[in-house]
Amino acid sequence: MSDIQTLERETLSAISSAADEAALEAARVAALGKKGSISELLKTLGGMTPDERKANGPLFNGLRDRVTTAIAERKAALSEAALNARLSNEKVDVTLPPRPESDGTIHPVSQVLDEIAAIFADLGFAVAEGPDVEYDDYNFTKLNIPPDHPAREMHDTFYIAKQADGSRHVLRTHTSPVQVRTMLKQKPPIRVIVPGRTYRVDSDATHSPMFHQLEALVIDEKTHLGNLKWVVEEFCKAFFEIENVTLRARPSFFPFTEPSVEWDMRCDRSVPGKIAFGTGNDWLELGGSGMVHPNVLEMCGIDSKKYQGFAFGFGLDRMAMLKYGAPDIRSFFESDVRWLRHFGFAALDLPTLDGGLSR
Ligand code: FA5
Repeated sequence: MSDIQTLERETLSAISSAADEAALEAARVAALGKKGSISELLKTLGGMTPDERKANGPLFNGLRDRVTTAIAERKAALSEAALNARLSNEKVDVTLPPRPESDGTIHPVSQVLDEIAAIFADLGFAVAEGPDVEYDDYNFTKLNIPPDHPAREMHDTFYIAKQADGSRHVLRTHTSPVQVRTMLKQKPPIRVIVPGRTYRVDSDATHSPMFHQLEALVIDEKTHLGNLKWVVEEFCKAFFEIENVTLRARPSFFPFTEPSVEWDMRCDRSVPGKIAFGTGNDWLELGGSGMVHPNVLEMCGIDSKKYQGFAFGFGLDRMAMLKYGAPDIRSFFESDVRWLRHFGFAALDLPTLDGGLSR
């Protein structure tokens, strides 16, 4: 038997015995790859006399064509066998009864997030985001809280291990670092809200180590506390779905705002276990706010002589607790599907201002 016949027999046998695509590919490379046996044979044509080439050319090319065809056929056979194996393994029993309707519902925090985004979109605010693991610099220093400032103690911070360059990362203790991120990359006018996860070493019925805040930031040439009050008022009316909102402003302190104001909303807690908004003689704490401190504007590259702005940061889980009546914040994060089902927010019911925020 000639060398060529032996080569053909061996190559075709390797192809037909290839048990899977990897083995077939190995056989293909051994024959037709750059340094494959048939490729090497074809290269010898170049060094032959015209008569030798005439005699050997059709032989070599015929061999290459038969091998190529055999590879294609084996490939088709292997993939058909693989498909048949899958079809027999992944049988669907069409006689089974349909699945019961899904138990999943939207989490109250996600629901409240969607409601808030709808309210602020209507007021012309965009949504800004930032990472949960934040630079110490953005979480504190650029917010006018330098290292060793006592205000750092107000936040029970989760610190991440030091980086190689000695800098520290933190789990952000509030959504305010996204103010910094927004101002560093966007020129005024700025109008954003930042709903997001935040972290503090804190746990009881109204404090969770992971919780959510809603931040708002407005920077423009003419902004004042009156604008801030109007936005908070409009937000409360829409969110709590009441017309008569009474707000109370209390002086406060945040290093990144000056002056700083905390807002309370009138409510009625006279019936045990119930809370009514808009009436009564009780006050519900909403959160902190203020005019953005000029130091913060300057550290974020904004001319504090030309621009000013306001910001606020409210506890989002607390607002969900109040609106939907959940007494303990920890139940939000226990992943108990019975608790979740109790609220029954359907996945496809997106809150809208005209269609209704909550059901
Ligand atoms: C801040 O975090 C400021 N960054 C808010 C701010 C933003 C002020 C912009 C001025 C301008 P404070 O630490 O008070 O502020 O937190 C804001 C709200 O987060 C609180 O009112 C409370 O509702 C909520 N909160 C704080 N800690 C927790 C916690 N451990 N669990 C649940 N909610 C919390």
